[in-house]
Amino acid sequence: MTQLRHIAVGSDYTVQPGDSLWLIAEEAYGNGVLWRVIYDANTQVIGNNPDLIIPGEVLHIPSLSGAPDLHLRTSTEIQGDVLAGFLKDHRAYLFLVFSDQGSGRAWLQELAPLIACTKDVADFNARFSAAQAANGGNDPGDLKATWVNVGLTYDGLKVLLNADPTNDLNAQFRTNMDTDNICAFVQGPLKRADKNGDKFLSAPENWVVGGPDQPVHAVLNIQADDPGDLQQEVQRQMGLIERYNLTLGIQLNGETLPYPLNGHEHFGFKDGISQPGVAGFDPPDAQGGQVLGHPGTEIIKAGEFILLGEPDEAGNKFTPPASLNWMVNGSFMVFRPLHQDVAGFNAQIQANIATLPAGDPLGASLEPLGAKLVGRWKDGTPVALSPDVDDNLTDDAHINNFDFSNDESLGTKCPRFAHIRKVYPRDNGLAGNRIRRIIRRGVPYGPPYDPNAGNADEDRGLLFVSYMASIENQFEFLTRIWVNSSFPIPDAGPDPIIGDTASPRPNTLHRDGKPEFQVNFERFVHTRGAVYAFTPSISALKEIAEGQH
Ligand code: N7H
Repeated sequence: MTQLRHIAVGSDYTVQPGDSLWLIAEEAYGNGVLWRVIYDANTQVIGNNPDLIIPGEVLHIPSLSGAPDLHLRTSTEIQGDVLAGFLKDHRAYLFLVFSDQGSGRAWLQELAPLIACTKDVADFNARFSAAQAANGGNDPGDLKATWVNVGLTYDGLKVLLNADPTNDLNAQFRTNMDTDNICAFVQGPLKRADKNGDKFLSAPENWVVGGPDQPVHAVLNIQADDPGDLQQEVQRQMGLIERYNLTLGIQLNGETLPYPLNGHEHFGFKDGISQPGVAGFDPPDAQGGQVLGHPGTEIIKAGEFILLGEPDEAGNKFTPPASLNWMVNGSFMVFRPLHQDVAGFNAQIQANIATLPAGDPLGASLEPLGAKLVGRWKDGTPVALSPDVDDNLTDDAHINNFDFSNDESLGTKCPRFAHIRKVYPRDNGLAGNRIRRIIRRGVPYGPPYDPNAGNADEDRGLLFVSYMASIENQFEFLTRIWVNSSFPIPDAGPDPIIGDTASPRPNTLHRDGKPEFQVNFERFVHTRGAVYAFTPSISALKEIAEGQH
């Protein structure tokens, strides 16, 4: 590893060969994510491209006005992937069943030291970004890691824990979404399928994981930069699984799509752009409300994602009864393999634009209507900023730096039903805007759609993975109330990308200076499974393994 120099804060520094702003910030402030502070103070010298600093340039290293609180970056308790994403191109998710308490605990005992913590992943990601910046934006080939985290389901915890947690879990987490008086984690997604819109082709009888007769006790999330390293880790884990008599229900593999679709999902849209900033983890900008260097990325209280002794947006702290102490520093994980019918998506857009009058720019190709459905163009450009044509607004100043305040009532720029507008209305005047956020860690599965290769019918989609502090208030609320209903105005209709559009349901598309246009979409994303798990802290994993809970 590179030896860190000490760069004095408040002084001038002459750029050396091999330097990047990330590295300089790492050495000056002990944290590379603060590179933007140095860039902002030296734009006159550096120019428009922060990746390009030239040896001999003299940069001023400003003092930080009050060191930002980034204590969650150094957590050795919170499992990796929750706050510090593994973000690997090659992934395997293993769904496991314990044979009994003793062997389940023995397996966990051996597994716990292999689980990645937030600090290790955050440090690696910082080094990776620094090397990437020094490498002209390309991935550094020599920096690789393999990470593992683990989630336990309610059924799995019932096997491992000393006492049945059901009543305490229900008392702690049940909300008025739980009309059966059973919280989401206890009840599980199978019994909540109908309410979550998992009907027809998405019904549990078509699931590959979490369906009827598909028990799941634990989810192993294994990720690597290198496919060979992933294989090796999967083999090692299979050795442990066999030694402790666990059963592998199913292994689901995910892969970043190959160039030119890398970073995009199967319909072709850039993904992984917008995530909530997390207080105590992401460095704030000068005003404190958004992530430094990522305008538009709001910072949300950590208690919305982790059950810790820190407040959520309402100022509440997680204060569990002693029987649920193993939940401190943990997070709920929602896992859903979602099949994507790419041919159906394209064909339905085609059928809808075929009804437009000749010459209407919305019908020029599949792209404009596709962008209206998602709320972004395929390259990530927000439709709110670029409503009719793709202006390629993909730089940091634009890609996430928008809201819908100039487009409020009908959504003539970005439709009210657009996927990203449904799941995050970007309107702090709207109750709940900040408390429905989720941390998304999904990855595509299956080969890229290529009709020329005759692979249109192969299974492909998204392994949707997300972390949150409340399944009811976050994932289920988004799905049931915002996505599947006419939120926020009566004729908004369901989200056409992930909504429960079982039969054609008209959505009204409004445009400035053009007549309104009725679109009809049947579902082209189908649920292929669902698992609700809990990712405990690393010490809780050890304690559960030792029978302390
Ligand atoms: Fe969605 N898509 O390709 O259309 N999603 N999503 N999603 N999604 C997002 O901003 C997609 C799904 C969210 O902060 C983008 O990073 C597809 C579920 C949230 O502005 C694209 C599937 C849920 C955001 C897609 C799928 C969500 C988001 C833009 C299924 C939760 C951030 C990329 C196959 C219930 C919104 C980006 C924000 C963004 C697509 C599933 C939620 C392109 C194809 C199940 C919160």
